[in-house]
Amino acid sequence: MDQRTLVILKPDAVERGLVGEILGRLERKGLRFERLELRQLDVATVREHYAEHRDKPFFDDLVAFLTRGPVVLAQVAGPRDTVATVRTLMGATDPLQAAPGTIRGDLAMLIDENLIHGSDSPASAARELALFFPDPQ
Ligand code: FUP
Repeated sequence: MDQRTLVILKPDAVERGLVGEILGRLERKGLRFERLELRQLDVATVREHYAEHRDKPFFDDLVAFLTRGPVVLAQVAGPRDTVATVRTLMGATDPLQAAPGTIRGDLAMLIDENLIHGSDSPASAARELALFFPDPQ
């Protein structure tokens, strides 16, 4: 059964011209883009998206970063375990800890500018897809 997840290419990915590189890695793996959109996010949506980090010291900087320029939003689908597959391709949150061969391991240096978000569980994926793509297709 197909599983879906939400991917965000963060403003650093757009600014650095890495959209094609990162989407290409997901596409070459065999994942499909069911929805794909360049969008300027607003502060309220990002605060809701990252609500679990609301009390962390980096929260305000994280919200400022995600809203400083457009992002690419993608609904990504695959035959099974898509959430985990995308997380594996992304690599660890801190790019300096991320394995070579992963998106963050190959292309980033900073934990607060780590190029890509992918939902961390099927439940998160359902919540985040509903937040960013509320309209039926
Ligand atoms: P991830 O699921 O890998 O995106 O990581 P988290 O949900 O733990 O963190 C969300 C985002 O918060 C990260 F992508 C970057 C940011 N962050 C920081 O800026 N500093 C930190 O110490 C931890 C996370």
